This record gives sequence, structure tokens and C-alpha cells, in this order.
Amino acid sequence: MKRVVSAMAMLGLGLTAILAQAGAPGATPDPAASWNHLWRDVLIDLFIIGAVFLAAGLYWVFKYRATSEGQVGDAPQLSKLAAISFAAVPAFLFMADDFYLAAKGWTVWNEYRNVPRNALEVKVTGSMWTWSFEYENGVTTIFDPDSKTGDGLVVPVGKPVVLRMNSVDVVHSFFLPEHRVKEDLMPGRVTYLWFQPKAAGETIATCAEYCGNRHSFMWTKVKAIPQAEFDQWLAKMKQGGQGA
Ligand SMILES: [Cu+2]
Repeated sequence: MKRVVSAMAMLGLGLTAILAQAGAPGATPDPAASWNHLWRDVLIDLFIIGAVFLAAGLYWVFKYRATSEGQVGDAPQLSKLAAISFAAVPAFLFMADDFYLAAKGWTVWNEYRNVPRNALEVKVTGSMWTWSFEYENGVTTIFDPDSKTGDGLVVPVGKPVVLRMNSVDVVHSFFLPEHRVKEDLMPGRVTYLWFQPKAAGETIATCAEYCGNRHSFMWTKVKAIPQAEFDQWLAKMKQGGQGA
């Protein structure tokens, strides 16, 4: 039994070490894909553990149910080693799994916090109840959710974009559901997030921190367009032209 316990522990630790290496250095990070992957692992994990507990629970409930009134249980007395093993083996297995998820969580977190060097920088200002975006050449855009006019956030496809964010009033939170990223904004501090649009198209960003009466109207269009089109748009905006 001792051997079984130590073999289980070694297996668990070994698996943790191998799986934690999954995010190989040098590869282009993709936090959104990593997040999806981690979420899938968590769901599989919850499902398997849930199924195991449910099956074991049901089995024991039926196996050891009382068959007559006033019945006294006659379960066999476990040896000390067996009793410890019954606790230790599942504990090692679940701990190994937890370590794996934790290690993977740290890897994903690192991807989220380390902005690629070639990222396009856009300043985001949150205010009750509008988002405004300022590009490196001074062009500023907003989107009006009521009239659905304005460009909102326009970004090039296939290039990392880092948002440097600040609030002028209360705490807001910039949430890009499509890109699996969200970060708070607050007065007196610049926070950041980065993402990389993979395909051209329109998505949304929305405020994810209750910030007053029109909080639920505080959303903006996010438009990803090819790099050449983006350069043209930015130049045109600089000359005071109308947007994309
Ligand atoms: Cu808000």
C-alpha cells in the first residue's frame, strides 16, 4: 500500500511538472486561447471529480443502507495503513490536479500581463458613461451607443494592442468578451490590458463595473480592420476626416 501511495504521489507531481511546461517560451502568446483552454480544463476537472463523487456516494448509500429498523452497522475495521491511504491517495490525486490548474493559471496570467513589444498603444479614458480612445498621433474617437454613431475603438488585425487606461470619475471596468480580457479603470492610476484581434470584424467592449444610472449603456464598438486600411483610417482621422 505504501508503494501505491508513493507511486501515486510521484505520478501526480510528474504530471504537474510536465503539464506546467505547456506554455513553451518563445511562442507567440495568445491569452484568449490560453484562457479558453484553462476554462475547458476546469470544466473537465469539475465534471470528472463531480461524477466520481456522485458515483461513489450513490454506491455507498445503497450498499450500506439500513435494511431493518434499529440495525447496527458491521463495517470492517480498517487497518491504520488502509485508513491513512484512503485519505492520502485521493488527496494526492486532487492536489496534483489543483497544482496543475494553478500552474497553468500562472502561465496564462503571465501572458496577460506581459505586453508584446510591438503592441499598438491606445489611451482609454472612462467617464460616466462614455469610453474615449486616443491614438499615438493624437486622434481621439468615441462611440455613442444611443445614436450608434462614432468609430469607437478601431484596431488593426493581427497586431497586439495595449490599452493604457484611466478614469476621470469612478471605477469602471473595460471588458472585451470576445478577447477574454477585462481590467478596471480608476482615477489616479493607469491600468492596462492587451489583446490581439485575429480576424476583421466588429465586436463590443462594455463596462463591467457598476458605475451609475447609465452603466448598462456604457459600451462601445470595437472594429478590427486590416493593417493597411487601419493606417489609412488613422491618417484620414488625423486630417479631420470622417471615420471608418
Ligand atoms: Cu462604467
